[in-house]
Amino acid sequence: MPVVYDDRHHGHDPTVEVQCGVPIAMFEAPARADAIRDALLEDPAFELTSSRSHGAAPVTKVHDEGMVRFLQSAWGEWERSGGIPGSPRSEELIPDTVLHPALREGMGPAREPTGITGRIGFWCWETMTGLVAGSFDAACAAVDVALSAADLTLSGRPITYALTRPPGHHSPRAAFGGYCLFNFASIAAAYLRDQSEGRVAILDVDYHHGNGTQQIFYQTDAVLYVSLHADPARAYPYFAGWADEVGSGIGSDWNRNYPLPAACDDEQYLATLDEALALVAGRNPELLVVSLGLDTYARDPIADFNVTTDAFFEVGKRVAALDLPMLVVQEGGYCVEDLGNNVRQWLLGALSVSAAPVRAH
Ligand code: Q9C
Ligand code: ZN
Repeated sequence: MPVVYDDRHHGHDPTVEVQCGVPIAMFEAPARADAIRDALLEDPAFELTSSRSHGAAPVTKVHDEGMVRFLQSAWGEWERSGGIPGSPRSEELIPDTVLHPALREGMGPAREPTGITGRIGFWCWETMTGLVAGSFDAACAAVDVALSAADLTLSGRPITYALTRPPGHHSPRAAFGGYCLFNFASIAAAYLRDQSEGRVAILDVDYHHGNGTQQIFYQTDAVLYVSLHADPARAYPYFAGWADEVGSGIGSDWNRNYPLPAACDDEQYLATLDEALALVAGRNPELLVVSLGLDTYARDPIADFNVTTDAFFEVGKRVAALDLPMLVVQEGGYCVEDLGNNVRQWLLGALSVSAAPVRAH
């Protein structure tokens, strides 16, 4: 199986995330992708492949151009600005003000401020996604990882793995956050959709709901979004992921959420997965994009499910049994010690089933 990877993810390396005012060492760190790369490299079932550039157009098909401009210019502007008067310069940029929808209720949309401290609160929706000097280049490199992997899917490879970092599924069209900058799974799904005939389905198995991906495709029937995740009533990202969010307009019925309780074990997880897979199969997509998060793992430090490594093999196997050409895009998973093996088991499970090549069209 091809594993598309680019070392430039190392450039995105913020030190802390702020949780309810508490600065905590970043869970989303370069060691995650390094651990996955190392675990796959030592297994002959996987071959490391480099990416090629696809330019900015596939990104701006999904994300607001202003957001892309912001991420490109943010660090330079922060360096040129005076920083916070009287305070030492921080090593990463995190907003102190975020555009809350109630702030401008009844007054029309907000305008983008001109200064860097206002701009970051206009584009970022939370406090756990610090920007550093190399963040934008890392995000662009990961876009090319996802799109180069998508090219392999289009050329007929049954299963391709994009080792993207940081993750992407929490970034909607016009904002970023949740450790995410660009939404790679969405960018790849839109790209695949443009280059193939039929529908694309996205199956999101990260512990957290992919609020960004849901938002991007909420009003279209061209891309089906299906997610299994921790119930937003108790878990991040809190404001999306409810079972009654089913899409709107022509997208009505093309979004499906399966919120799950704390301590969800293998049995409950796999039973819910079967429901989700039956739904996907019933919609006859041509291609499948998987947002693969391993933070459902029992030992994950930021999550509360009890899913085991053995179950990851089984999940990969059942997903591949859909018999659709499949692009797997890396999302979360923070138990770095076991992350490489968990990804490997998931992908080996998928490989244990023979998948279909891309249908001729
Ligand atoms: N107190 C992904 O797994 N931390 N993002 C939530 C709430 C942020 C996770 C802490 C979790 C973001 C892709
Ligand atoms: Zn997650």
